[in-house]
Order: sequence, then C-alpha cells, then structure tokens
Amino acid sequence: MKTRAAVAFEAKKPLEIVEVDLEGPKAGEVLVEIKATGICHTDAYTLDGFDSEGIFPSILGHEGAGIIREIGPGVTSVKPGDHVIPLYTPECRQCKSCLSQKTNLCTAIRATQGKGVMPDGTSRFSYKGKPVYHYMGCSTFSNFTVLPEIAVAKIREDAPFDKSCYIGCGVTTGVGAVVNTAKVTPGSNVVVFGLGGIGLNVIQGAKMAGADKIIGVDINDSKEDWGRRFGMTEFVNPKKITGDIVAHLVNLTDGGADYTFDCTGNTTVMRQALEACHRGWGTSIIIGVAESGKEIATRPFQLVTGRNWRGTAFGGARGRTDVPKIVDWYMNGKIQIDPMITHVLKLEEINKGFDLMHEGKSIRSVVVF
Ligand code: NAD
Ligand code: AHE
Ligand code: ZN
Repeated sequence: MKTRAAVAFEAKKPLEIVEVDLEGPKAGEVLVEIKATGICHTDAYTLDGFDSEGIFPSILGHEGAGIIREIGPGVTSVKPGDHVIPLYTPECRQCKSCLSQKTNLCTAIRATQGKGVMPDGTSRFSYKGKPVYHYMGCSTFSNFTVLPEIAVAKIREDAPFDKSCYIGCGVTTGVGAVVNTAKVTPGSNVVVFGLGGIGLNVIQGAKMAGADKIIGVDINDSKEDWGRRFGMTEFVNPKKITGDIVAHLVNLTDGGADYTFDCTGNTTVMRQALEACHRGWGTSIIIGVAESGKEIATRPFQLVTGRNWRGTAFGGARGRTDVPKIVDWYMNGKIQIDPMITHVLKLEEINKGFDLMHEGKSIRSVVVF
C-alpha cells in the first residue's frame, strides 16, 4: 500500500512529506493506522545527527496512538479495530529480561530495532524502490506503520488519540521514572532538571507520589509557570543565581535531595543532579539522552559516600502491561495530559513542531492525521 509519511532523508535537514510504499504485516506483525503522534526531543536528537544508532533515510516518531487495521499470520493478542499505542520498548514476556521481572528492557527484537528493520532483517517501508528505515521500531510519523505484535499495547477505545499518544513516550517516561524506577516515597524532596515534555511529567509523578519539596531547575524562565501547574514548589534558574547550582540546591534541601532527575540530556547537568543528592542515600535518575560520544563524570567519592546513580528507559514501564493502566490514570483524572499539549499540527506542519521545541515555545506538539 501507499502511505503518507514525514521522511528524514538526511540528518539536519527538514522532514519531507511524501507517499512511501509500505508492505503488509508479515508473521507476528501488525499494520497500524496512526491517528496521532507526539514529537519528543529524542526525535529531534536523532534528526540532528546526535544518535549513535541514527540511520537515514528513515521515518522517525515513537510517541503514537492508532488502530490495528490488519494482522499477519500467527498474531493472537490483538485484532483489527483494536486501539493501540506502539511500544519502542516491547514486552515479549519470554526473553531473559522480561522473565527476570527486574527490568522493562525486553531484548526480543532490540538488535534489529536498532538497525531500523523488522525482526526478519528487512524494512517494510520503501521510496522509489529503495528501503526507508524504521525508527525505534515505531515510525509514527507515517499514517500507516507496521510493528511486531509484541510492540503494541492494546488500550481502551474511549481514550482520545490526540492525548493518549503522549503516553507512548513522554508521560510514561516521566511518571514511570518516579513510580517504577525511583519509587519516590511520600515526604521526599525531589529536584527535576529540565522542565520540558518529560520533566513536567516527573513533576506530576512526584506530586502523585506525595513528595514534599519538588524543585524545578531550568534555564528558560517561562518554564516556572509550567512547573507550578503540575506541583513544583520552587523554581531555580541556574543562570540567575549567584554561586554554584549544586550548593544552592543542597542548601534548599537541607543537605541534598532524596531524588533528582535529569530531563535535559546534558552531561554537565547529569553531574549536578548526582551531586545535588543527599549524602548516604540520595538517588539520581538519568532520563535525558546524551549526544553520541558524550560521557558522564563525577568524583567516585560521591558514590562512596552513598549517592546512587541510575538511569531509566520508558520510565521502567512494561509496555503491554503498564501502558493500559496509565491510560486509565489519565481517563480517571489521576494524571493530566491535555494542558501539556501546547500545539496540534497537521503532518505538513511537522517541521514547525521541531522548531517550536528548539525555541522552547512548546511542551508537546502533537501531529494528527
Ligand atoms: P524538551 O526539549 O521538551 O525539554 C528539555 C528542557 O530542558 C527544556 O525546558 C530546556 O529549557 C531544559 N534545559 C536544557 N538545557 C538545560 C540546562 N543546562 N539546565 C536546565 N535545563 C535545561 O525535551 P523532552 O522531550 O522533555 O526530553 C528531555 C530529555 O529526555 C531528552 O534528552 C530526551 O531525549 C530524553 N528522553 C528520554 C527518555 C528515556 O526513556 N530515557 C524518554 C523520552 C525522552
Ligand atoms: N539510540 C541511542 C540511545 C537512545 C535512547 O537511550 N533511547 C531511550 C529512549 S528515548 C525515548 O524518547 C531508550 O529506550 N533506551 C533504551 C534502548 O534500548 O534503546 C544510543 O545511544 O545508541
Ligand atoms: Zn521519546
């Protein structure tokens, strides 16, 4: 079939809206009509050429929602008409990682996913007879896409696509980092670095978990109002304080935070987040994705004296199990999504969504098909 898609032909170039060819689902795969997709900073990072696994031409996008239109041979867990959220972290429930119950990082298809192809080693997308690669196993910047069955979460049918798509990455990543990875406890002091589409979800997760102080750190002053809307109690712009940001935060939290979260992808900030943790127990969670080649550093003494440095992907969520529950949280009013969706765009306007993100003018832009 033919489908409209925003194709990343080259790094650092705008996406081009073209009709691509899409092969139907093979064994164990499903065809999904994407109804809406968010634009996450990770899409921009890959388009800008910062991803070690970046591959072109490809169809980016990994934060979508849609409807199953066709299933390949052997598919049993979903059927045409089911509403689904694509999962860049699948859940096969059979691999060593899934069976361990210690991680959400399913390994069933990770190797082929990182190479931009389906589990059989080929792409379903092509343009003018040449392959166009998949992205994070999802490629939600296409009106139709093919995914492995283990990489879709079936969700309730009354959830609106233009909101539930955000659960495909940003919401689950931020809220999940708090509840699944850090396991923030009531009364904790929390510091969140970077108040964008992920950081605001960390804030609402921390509020839900009963945190006491929730301090937001951002170099963009306009993020203060945003943070306060979701439960932030104090705001710090590191450019506006005198002295060292770590000392400032340690002072605000009576010796250091119980939990800190990096939602910037900046390795200098990651170090600050670790060092702003309380001696003896503070835990820093890296969510931000750093540019290819960047490394983190700190004095080992920071860890010797009891700080913990950890990371999380997709908020530690097991997609097929946890994503439907997060959709329920949204539908039941436990978490908010609507106010964070600042811009709704047509596919033809998708590059504007990237510009708004780089200019710090959006929280989430959503493309509706
Ligand atoms: P965003 O662009 O919406 O937000 C980033 C925020 O960080 C902005 O408000 C910006 O002003 C702020 N910021 C930038 N530099 C800063 C600095 N030096 N100090 C303080 N604040 C600073 O991006 P997003 O969509 O929220 O994504 C945030 C990060 O999380 C990205 O690196 C993205 O790739 C990553 N991410 C990771 C996962 C995961 O599973 N681990 C999932 C989604 C996104
Ligand atoms: N491909 C990059 C790493 C990118 C990365 O860390 N991605 C996160 C999700 S970001 C979503 O917005 C992730 O899930 N990581 C775990 C995984 O298995 O990819 C690189 O450095 O090669
Ligand atoms: Zn993302």
